Amino acid sequence: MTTGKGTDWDDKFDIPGRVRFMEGVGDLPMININTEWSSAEVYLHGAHVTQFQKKGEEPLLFLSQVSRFAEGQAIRGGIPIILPWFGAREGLPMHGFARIKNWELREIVPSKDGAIGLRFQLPDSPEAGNFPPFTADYIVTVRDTLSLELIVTNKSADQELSLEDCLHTYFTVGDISAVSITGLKGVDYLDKVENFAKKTEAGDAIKISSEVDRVYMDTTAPTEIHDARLKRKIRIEKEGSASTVVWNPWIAKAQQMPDFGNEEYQRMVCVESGNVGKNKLTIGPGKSASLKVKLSSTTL
Ligand code: TA6
Repeated sequence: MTTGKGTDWDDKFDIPGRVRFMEGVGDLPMININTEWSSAEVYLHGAHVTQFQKKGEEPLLFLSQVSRFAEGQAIRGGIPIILPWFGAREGLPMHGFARIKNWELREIVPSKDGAIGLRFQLPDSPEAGNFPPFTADYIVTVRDTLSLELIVTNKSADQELSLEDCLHTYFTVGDISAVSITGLKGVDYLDKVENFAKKTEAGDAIKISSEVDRVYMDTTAPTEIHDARLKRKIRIEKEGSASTVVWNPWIAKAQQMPDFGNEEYQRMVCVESGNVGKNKLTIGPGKSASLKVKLSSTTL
């Protein structure tokens, strides 16, 4: 089997029964992780976590049944890594290039408590040439929770590095009409459905009954997805993130996305943690910025 670099994976990474290297969908290299509490899957393509599921629970992450798994294409669902920009840029890939690059697996760290940690690194690329030199490391830790850390380091000796980052997480819900999202009351947001109109979240809980695409700004608070259908509460805790994005494409947008089923909007919601727009990062020479997200779930 070969990775994006064309080299064979060494068995040294294999941990029988816990870490397994496979050819995933589209024959893309994928790492299957099993712990006593959960299972997970991560593709080298985009260092993309496509699956996390606690034993006895519904999958935590949503993955479209018609997602593409191909070089140069973003996987639809799971946790896309958005870097070094969020949103559209003329003539450039939507949401940056990190999610469509083959990341390199640098390290696997089994913990004494049975958790499995994996560290990936974004290889250099021509597209990165438009930025001061930087490295990006991504640490995924699987236990009864799923923890992610994206560390961007400015390798320049004298230039500031300005960029956006976001973990664009897709969550599985039982029925979007039976979901409420808490933690954003009183937070200002840009409403992308109304041409980025600036608003303030008035409600204790956000309910979704049409397309929602909101960038909440200057918020470091945890959020929760209350799912009455699956009788589950998902908690999203974050550090090093000042923006939270909430997105559901609803019917029309779902129909416009070839890699997303027309009805799949009913079974997903994105609650994304990052630093976008006015919250974009400026990292000094030789400095690093860490974006941490911890996902957990409990039954209601
Ligand atoms: O985070 C919400 C959003 O910016 C939406 O506007 C929509 O574009 C979504 O991301 C998905 O983007 P993608 O490029 O993955 O189709």
